[in-house]
Amino acid sequence: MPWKAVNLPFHQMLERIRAGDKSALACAITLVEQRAPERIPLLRGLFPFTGGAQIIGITGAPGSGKSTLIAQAIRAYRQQQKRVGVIAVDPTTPYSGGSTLGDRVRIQNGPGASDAFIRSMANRGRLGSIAPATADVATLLDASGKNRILIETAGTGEDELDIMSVTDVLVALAVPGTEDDLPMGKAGLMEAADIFVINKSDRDGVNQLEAALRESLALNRRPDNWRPRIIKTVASTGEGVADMIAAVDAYFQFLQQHNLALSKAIAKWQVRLLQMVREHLTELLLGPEYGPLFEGFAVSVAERQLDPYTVMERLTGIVTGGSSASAKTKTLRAS
Ligand SMILES: Nc1nc2c(ncn2[C@@H]2O[C@H](COP(=O)(O)OP(=O)(O)OP(=O)(O)O)[C@@H](O)[C@H]2O)c(=O)[nH]1
Ligand SMILES: [Mg+2]
Repeated sequence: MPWKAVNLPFHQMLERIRAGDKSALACAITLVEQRAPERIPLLRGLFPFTGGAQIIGITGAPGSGKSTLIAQAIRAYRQQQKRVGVIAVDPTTPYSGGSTLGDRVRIQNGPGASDAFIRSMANRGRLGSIAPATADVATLLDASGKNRILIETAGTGEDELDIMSVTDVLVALAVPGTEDDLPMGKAGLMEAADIFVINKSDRDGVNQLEAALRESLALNRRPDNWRPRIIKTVASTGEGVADMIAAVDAYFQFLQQHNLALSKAIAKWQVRLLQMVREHLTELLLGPEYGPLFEGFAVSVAERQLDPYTVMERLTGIVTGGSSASAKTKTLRAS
């Protein structure tokens, strides 16, 4: 199958992505964002070449300094010869052309910078959820040889909580002296974050915030016994960013030392598989093959000819049964 935008046969497309070819990668990301059916064979073919990247979620209130911190993290990782990919989910100001946020943050495209691949995800698509596409873009970046993948999200809304659950490590930003300085307002974030970053620690109120964070962390013991680190940064100058990166590495070492990597991966794949199945069923039910049948059932329930519970079971049986919608409809009518 030739891949339109790059005009390549399938196996060459795979090879190009694995080699980190930017235009092949961009083309694949577009397919993934559009939820095109061709994405599935592509992702399947690339899956064996993934698993080597740390997928790092960076979350925090709008304006807390996530993009600035990521720009600094790219520099720090580059010094370690790491290959970095960045995915910004629903950015208030999209990253573009290697720069982000206009004049506020600029990720320089100088020598050595060209290996950082930055992509904004703002297209929610037909089905509304951005989480599966984000996870798939991370898969593409992983297969292309990136070994540090940073996902920026403001953490608002259910989708974004879904995204957080598929990262390997979650970094939550808090800012001193702001109304929502503690990320506790967000459902479950105090429990979910593995590392807390007090950014803008050039401001007043750092000690109070740190004390409040410690107090609230002391209240919840994690099942894995990891003690979330609290790191102070000034993202605008880069201060503390090396500490943040070291804390991320320390977390991965901790998982290795305590044999927790596999159980974490299992938990992550449970969430991810559920997302994938949910999305696949939705695509089938709204797609050309099953769409009319689905609509017909909705009519039957609305007219109270069928109960919705029976319909739910039948629809699930039909779309998972493998045969075509028309054959299934016939069987159903005959029964
Ligand atoms: N004083 C100070 N300002 C900072 C620091 N880090 C970031 N800023 C500033 O805070 C503002 C917001 O930073 P961003 O990096 O855009 O924040 P963000 O969290 O990515 O924002 P959204 O993507 O809009 O949610 C910018 O003007 C930064 O220069 C810091 O450590 N200290
Ligand atoms: Mg930002």
